[in-house]
Amino acid sequence: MRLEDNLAKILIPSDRLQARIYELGAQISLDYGDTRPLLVCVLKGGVMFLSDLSRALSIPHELDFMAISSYGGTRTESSGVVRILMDLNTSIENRHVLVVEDIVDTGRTLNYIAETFLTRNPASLKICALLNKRERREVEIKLDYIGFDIPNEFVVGYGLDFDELYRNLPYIGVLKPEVYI
Ligand code: PRP
Ligand code: 7HP
Repeated sequence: MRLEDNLAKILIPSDRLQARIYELGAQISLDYGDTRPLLVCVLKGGVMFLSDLSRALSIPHELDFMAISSYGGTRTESSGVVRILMDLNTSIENRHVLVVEDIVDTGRTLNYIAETFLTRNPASLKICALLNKRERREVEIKLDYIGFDIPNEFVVGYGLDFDELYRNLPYIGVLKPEVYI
């Protein structure tokens, strides 16, 4: 089975992804300087982006990971009911925290993470999202760094899955609707 056969098109090829991540890395390095930020990866989808973004930073920084689950919903739409499955290892009190996400859709996942983190008194809290599906937003959330604004289509690859597959594709592709309808 070739996963590529289930794609309607490639939305963002690998070279565009990498070029944009390099730009984001340069901007984030300028903005944070010597403050030793903590980059928080939201598993599992954020893992490819986090690892490339980290390598694009020229400043000292730390990494940590958290896992979230959303209940209910469908195979292509999250329910918005969010729970922490695995919390950070690091205390974020007085730390400069940058949350790194693969995609913002309804905004519910990031809204939950931001509200939870703010109760822990970080020195600052910012969000970096590779993909922004603005049309689907239900909860307004401020994104500090955005890789790409994308249309309302179900995308896979570069960390993003359908039914836990496609995460390893090095580009962002649009899944054929007949695969999930
Ligand atoms: C995806 C994605 C975001 C969230 C965005 O995670 O990685 O965390 O959905 O959706 P929202 O803005 O509507 O809340 P998913 O629940 O698919 O988990 P995964 O990262 O493990 O694939
Ligand atoms: C979550 C998600 N996962 C994969 N592809 C998409 O388009 C998505 N939106 N929200």
